Amino acid sequence: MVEEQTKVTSSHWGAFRITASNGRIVSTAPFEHDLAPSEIASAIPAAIHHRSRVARPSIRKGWLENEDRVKERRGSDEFIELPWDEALDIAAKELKCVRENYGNGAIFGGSYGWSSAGRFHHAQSQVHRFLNTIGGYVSSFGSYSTAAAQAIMPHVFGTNFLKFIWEHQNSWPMIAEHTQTLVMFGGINPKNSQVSMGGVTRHETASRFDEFKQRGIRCVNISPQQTDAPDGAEWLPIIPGTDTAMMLALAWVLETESLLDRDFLDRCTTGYEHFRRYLLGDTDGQPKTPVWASALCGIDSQTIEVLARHMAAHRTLITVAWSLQRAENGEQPYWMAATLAAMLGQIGLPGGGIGYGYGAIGGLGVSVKRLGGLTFPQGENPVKDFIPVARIADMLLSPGTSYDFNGESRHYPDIKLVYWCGGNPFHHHQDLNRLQKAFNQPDTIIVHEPWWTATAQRADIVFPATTPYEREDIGRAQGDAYLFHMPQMIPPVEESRNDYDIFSGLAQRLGVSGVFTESRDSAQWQHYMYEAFEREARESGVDVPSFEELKQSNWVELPIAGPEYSATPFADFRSDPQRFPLGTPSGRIEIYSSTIAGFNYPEDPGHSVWRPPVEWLGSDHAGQFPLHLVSPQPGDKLHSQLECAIADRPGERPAPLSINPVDAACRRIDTGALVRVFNNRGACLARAVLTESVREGVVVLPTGAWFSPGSDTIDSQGNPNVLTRDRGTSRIGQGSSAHSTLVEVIPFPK
Ligand SMILES: Nc1nc2c(c(=O)[nH]1)N[C@H]1C(S)=C(S)[C@@H](COP(=O)(O)OP(=O)(O)OC[C@H]3O[C@@H](n4cnc5c(=O)[nH]c(N)nc54)[C@H](O)[C@@H]3O)O[C@H]1N2
Ligand SMILES: Nc1nc2c(c(=O)[nH]1)N[C@H]1C(S)=C(S)[C@@H](COP(=O)(O)OP(=O)(O)OC[C@H]3O[C@@H](n4cnc5c(=O)[nH]c(N)nc54)[C@H](O)[C@@H]3O)O[C@H]1N2
Ligand SMILES: [Mo]
Repeated sequence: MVEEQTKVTSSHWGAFRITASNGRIVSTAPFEHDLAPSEIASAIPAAIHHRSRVARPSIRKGWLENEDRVKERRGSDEFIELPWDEALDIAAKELKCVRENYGNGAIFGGSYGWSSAGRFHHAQSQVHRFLNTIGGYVSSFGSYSTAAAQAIMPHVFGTNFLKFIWEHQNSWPMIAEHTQTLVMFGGINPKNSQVSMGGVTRHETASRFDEFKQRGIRCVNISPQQTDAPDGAEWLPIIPGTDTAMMLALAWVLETESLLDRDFLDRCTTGYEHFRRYLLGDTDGQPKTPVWASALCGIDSQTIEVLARHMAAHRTLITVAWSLQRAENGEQPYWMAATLAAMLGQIGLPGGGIGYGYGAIGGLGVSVKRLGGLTFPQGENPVKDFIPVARIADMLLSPGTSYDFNGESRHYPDIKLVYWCGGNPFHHHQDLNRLQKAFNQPDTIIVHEPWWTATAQRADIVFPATTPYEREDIGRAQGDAYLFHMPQMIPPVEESRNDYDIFSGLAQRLGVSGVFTESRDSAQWQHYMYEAFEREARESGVDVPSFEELKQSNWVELPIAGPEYSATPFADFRSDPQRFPLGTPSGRIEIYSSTIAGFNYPEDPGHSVWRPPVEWLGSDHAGQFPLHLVSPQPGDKLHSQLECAIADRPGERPAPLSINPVDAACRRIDTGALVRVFNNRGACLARAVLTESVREGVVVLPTGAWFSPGSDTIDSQGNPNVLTRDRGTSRIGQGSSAHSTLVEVIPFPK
């Protein structure tokens, strides 16, 4: 390895320059093509060499030495470091034992998480391929990001949700040219656009909004936080969890003032009449008027009326943040927004209609030709059992119990071994004190991690994994025109190994080495994957460099970006719905879904409805816990990643809690004060930040602090997931409902 070198590498938060010297990462700097480089990379040098790296394979003492494995000691037990060979032998023996005694249906390998960018060392592909070669595993459906959307949108538009967002939404250039009014539920926040799965190079969201401003596009931010949209947007500070009610009232105005597009409804949708009866109150006695909605959502009725008329009179694009569906009944605002867009009749017109998650990640809205390839093959999973991704604690706590999911009645499997590689459930899951109990259930938990996260601390066998700077890889993402060679910058830190090599070691011990590796090492796999990509790209007319050329140049911009790659979404369908039907049973947009009505869930009549969540500012619980907690993504990092470096920075922890000055004053809380945030599920510390950009009654605590319960069970770092509720969004999606949480805040100590 050369003494000092600087290269460009890629990450989920974009490309950056990275410098290594004498085996250490010493600095990072922006990549010159990036319009708005992310600051996240600045934490890398400190994090890579942090004392919290896992140095050697480690096995929990109680698991190794006690027959009953003293599972309740997980999280407080000691670890014993072992040489690689011994630790791999022990893990292989345990896997074999579980398979023989209980079968592969007792292994949970969902292993949700973002891990690191890089196409070959993609941790989930690695663990899934490995588990597939040894007979399979119980998997998980959907993501923490969009589980409710992934369940509901196929019923409404007949399309897989991820396909919808990448292929059936207006691009930024089309919005700039045609949209007159942008109505953003949950805002569009450039802070979140820093990040995309696999990377986003140019970070253009903020500059797009500058263009919208110049063009005079009216931007309306309907969100509990003003900062959820760039400066210049109008702010309607909605009460969290009530968007469906406000959308219904907008729909009521369209219906009662005959502002809807009947021709579009007749030709391109089904079931409007069912929905209309509910809208007007014929089925439940409650017309969904602006006055009705105003009492729920906190936006005055006049504003709703005027906005509805304006939306009908202009080319309007409705956008919905993913956060709205990470809440109880999160399916409903997604369905209702589609219904509202259908009533406006602009779906299929340039710059009109509906879009989900423009601000959630970068890359969405970018006009780029789709290119496949560059995936590490996972093989086939012989085990067909799965859980909805966010039902992990329910599964571990209640094996055999039945539950409903998207029309099916299912049972939770009895899991003996949990395998996690590339995710941090003690970051991403809700009600972490409950998850702690759930993690005490299985016999064995195996984790691959670079750092001693709260999840690694609660495992039995921990294998130290490399980070992207300790191995070679290829970087490429959807919605991005760049391609990167990600060079190895430093040798593996301590005794860490690549996930691939760890799995190869286990596969060899289990007699399936040939099946797992196909006799390729990491470098040979990368060549193999790249060659497939190269062939596919050339076949679709895109000239890409050879792998050797890419290595030489470090990165290339592919000729796949430009307005010619965006088409008006649903234009064909709109022009001729018979000839270009959607994938729904009716071939049209389903405002009423007989499939969902057929689930016989009494709460779901087959069209979108307003249903109050258990926890929101209008519920009885608000008497005891009068503040609604939203826990959005952190601006300065990706989830819990690189947290060790951030937490070392002076004044950064506990995490900041934004609170309106009115709510702070009556609690005698000043800016900078230490506060205790709590409810019946848990408590954490936080630092108060007083700001009028958060609506009254709402507090905001970003995710990302490492779960650190003290002896008094108060989380000292400010992790909101000690407070969030661990219930599915509804029986349809069973997604995470993190945003439906009530809390109280008091000065600390008290
Ligand atoms: N309250 C609340 N909770 C939420 C959310 C919310 O809005 N509110 N949002 C949810 C959402 S949308 C998401 S996506 C989840 C995110 O949850 P996760 O994706 O689980 O969070 P990360 O911190 O990205 O976890 C990735 C882990 O992989 C490790 N890792 C990185 N590279 C590698 C590698 O090469 N190999 C291995 N073995 N490990 C590696 C990292 O150190 C890190 O611990 O959180 C969810 N949780
Ligand atoms: N910097 C950074 N960017 C990220 C990530 C990260 O960790 N760091 N994570 C990435 C991932 S995995 C994901 S899934 C996306 C998530 O993208 P989103 O789901 O869009 O992000 P959030 O930050 O959870 O929420 C956005 C805003 O929604 C508002 N909100 C919350 N509840 C409601 C509600 O009921 N109604 C309305 N109208 N608004 C509400 C909150 O004020 C919040 O600031 O972000 C991605 N981008
Ligand atoms: Mo996410």
